[in-house]
Amino acid sequence: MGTSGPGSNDLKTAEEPACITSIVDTVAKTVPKLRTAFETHRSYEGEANPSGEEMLAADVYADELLESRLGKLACVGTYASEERADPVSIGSGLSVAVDPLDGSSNLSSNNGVGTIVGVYDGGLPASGRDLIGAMYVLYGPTTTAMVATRDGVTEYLLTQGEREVLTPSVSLPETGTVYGFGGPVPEWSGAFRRYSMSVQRRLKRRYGGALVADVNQVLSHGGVFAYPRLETRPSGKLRLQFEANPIAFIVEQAGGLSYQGERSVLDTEPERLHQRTPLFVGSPEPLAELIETLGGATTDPTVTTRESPWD
Ligand code: FDP
Ligand code: ZN
Repeated sequence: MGTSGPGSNDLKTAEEPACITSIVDTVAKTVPKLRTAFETHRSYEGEANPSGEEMLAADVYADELLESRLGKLACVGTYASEERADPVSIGSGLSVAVDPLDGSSNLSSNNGVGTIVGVYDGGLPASGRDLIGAMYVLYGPTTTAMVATRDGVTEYLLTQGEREVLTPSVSLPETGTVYGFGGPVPEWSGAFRRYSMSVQRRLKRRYGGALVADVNQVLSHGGVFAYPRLETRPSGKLRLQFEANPIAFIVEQAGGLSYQGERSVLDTEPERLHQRTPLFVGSPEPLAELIETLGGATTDPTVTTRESPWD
């Protein structure tokens, strides 16, 4: 990651289009209320979200709060979230796709959770190539935000609704030191198991069960995060619009690579708002090996070589 320390606001950060600034500032101002809600809204709602997962009261609260705050911004035309079936149309403007509480199953074990926001210049579902910005908030011992625009990635410390630059220009090292792979090993494909064996010889395992927290490890130390397709989840677990695209955008803007079994995640054809995808992101070297091992994929979107499923 970049070298400068906290408070280095004078150093160059990624240029933000005005709407991205309003969205990031709005999320930052909402963070204190969200943090408090994690303490007060820990029970289950008794309802499932559109992906069939049980919702916590905190998921619902975070979604409603973010919809009401982001929906007031003049530049936001559509709000969509993992917690509701359809996008909310607000008017003309950009589309925000939000995972209000990423890694919510970590609340009960008091491990890291996050919030993810993708800002698409287009109607939803949209291509990752329509992203003009993406951010995530990581609620760890401190609260930080990673903000990507087409100009680069900046990490902020969030305190009492304000943001302060921590790392002006986040940049992934060529190889790095950590890996985190989701899903039960017996459900991985043979090709992905072979890749995992190779990675384990060089990198150390860091997996906590929240996408934001696990990807933040990779952005901090370099390495690779993967949630591959599983035997019981042939399309993968993570949601393209709300999770995989924004994370892939942030990682690619930091000089890393993303992959979904055939091509960059950002080149995935958007078909449904809640569609899932395998996700592989990280430093260039471990990602290049992964792409080679999973089937010699290519950046040419017309070529569809893919991970052979269960060899
Ligand atoms: P969660 O179900 O707790 O919301 O969003 C899905 C997600 O968490 C990701 O944050 C995380 O990377 C993944 O699922 C964790 O899945 P496993 O429990 O299978 O590790
Ligand atoms: Zn999530």
